[in-house]
Amino acid sequence: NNQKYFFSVDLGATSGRTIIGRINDNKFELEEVTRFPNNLIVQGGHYYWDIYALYFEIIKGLKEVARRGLDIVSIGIDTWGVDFVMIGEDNAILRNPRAYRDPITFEAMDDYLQNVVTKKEVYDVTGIQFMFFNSLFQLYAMRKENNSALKHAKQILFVPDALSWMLTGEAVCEYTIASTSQLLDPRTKQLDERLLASVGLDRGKFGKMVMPGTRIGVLTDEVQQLTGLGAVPVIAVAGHDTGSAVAAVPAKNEQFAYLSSGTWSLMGIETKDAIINDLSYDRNFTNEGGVEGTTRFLKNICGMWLYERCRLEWPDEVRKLSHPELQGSAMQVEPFRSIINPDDQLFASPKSMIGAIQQYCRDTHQPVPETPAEICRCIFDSLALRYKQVFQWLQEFAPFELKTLHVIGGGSLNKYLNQFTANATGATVLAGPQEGTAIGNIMLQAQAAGLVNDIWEMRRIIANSLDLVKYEPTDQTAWDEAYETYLNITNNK
Ligand code: LFR
Repeated sequence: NNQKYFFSVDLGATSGRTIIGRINDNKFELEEVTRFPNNLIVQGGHYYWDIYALYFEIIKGLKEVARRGLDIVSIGIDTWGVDFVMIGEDNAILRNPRAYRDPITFEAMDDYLQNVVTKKEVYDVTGIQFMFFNSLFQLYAMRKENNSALKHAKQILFVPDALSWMLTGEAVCEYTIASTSQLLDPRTKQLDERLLASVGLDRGKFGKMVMPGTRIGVLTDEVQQLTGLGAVPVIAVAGHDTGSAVAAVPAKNEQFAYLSSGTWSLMGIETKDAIINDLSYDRNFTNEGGVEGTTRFLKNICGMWLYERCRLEWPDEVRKLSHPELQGSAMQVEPFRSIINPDDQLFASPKSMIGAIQQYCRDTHQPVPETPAEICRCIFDSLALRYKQVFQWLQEFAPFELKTLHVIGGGSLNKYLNQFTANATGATVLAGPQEGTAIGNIMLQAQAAGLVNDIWEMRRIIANSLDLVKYEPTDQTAWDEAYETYLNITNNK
């Protein structure tokens, strides 16, 4: 089996990659094949993803492994959550899918919850945190605008399932990605008929519900010709990137907390059953579907999005700095000078992120950060303080003491933020793997191929293959004081 690879496609809101991996002697090896931007496209007042460009990039990655003569056991695709593709009667895609930051849904959530189904009822059924862009509210907004694609949709597929359909011709509704829609009941593990009906849909519009590890189909003749590969199977992994990432947390037992750090920072625990009660409702925690029937009990925190968007606005001489250089420059300026609530609505989809951060500081009577170093410092200080708040909330739910926090994903490379996170939360931070999502994706394929038995074996192999970087808390008094300031500025929201 040694020369056989699993091919993973991992698409995030800012970039995508194709990665091959294999398992050898209880260790895994990874190799990045291609990396490409995922462009947020703005046109006619709406935000879109280019689904054809993403498909094209997958084909390119597959072509490359075919060219190298690598033996591919299977393919798995994971992406960000909530967004979906609509397919018409003629089996063609009905225009590019909306991107979840499309301002069209800014008001739709409140409108829906006031006029269609109450907030409490939606939460009781789904256990999903309220975010304005959840598929439920996107669909509602589309109905209201008389969206022609939705009107003519024969089928609705979440993004990873849509890409798998483009490769195989088979339509499924993978459980972990479906759970992000706020249309799924974690108890029945099915889409909820009443919520579907509230946006004029029925179960028939969606593919067959499948669990991670299910074989979807094999590459179509068309894709075989395009790539030069044979009839390689496509596996439904945890189609939701966070689901694949959490499966790859190199924890030793159930008692761990994680922070999956990328465009978003997802902080939570893994539980057996969904936690749906008044407190989880008040704190707006989510229960996303995981592998092997687990639940990802977590909260979304605005993460590197703040940094990534600012970076796009800075001039070339700043953008050409490496991440460690730019992040390091932030360590040269005064700490805690300006603090923001990363989850303020102001930062969800601003025209200018720098402008939004400055606006927030002005409105809260704080010094206004100007230089890239000052702005980065403001972002990293504030993120760590927000992490502390969410970590404390998480502790109220966790049936065990939170002592270590596993930071995984691209953001785990930010050593300054890792140290801040340890300082702020008081927990030991274990950083890595950086490519958690792709590793989880590959491990789930390996499981489908019978190479590993369960999630704990996956985690053992991952831990065995990596050197985690450890950060112990320091400087805690300063962080406790800063936290008081943070609570005042943000009104403890
Ligand atoms: C992370 C992520 C989050 C989801 C957000 C939007 O990439 O998948 O889990 O809440 O993107 O879909």
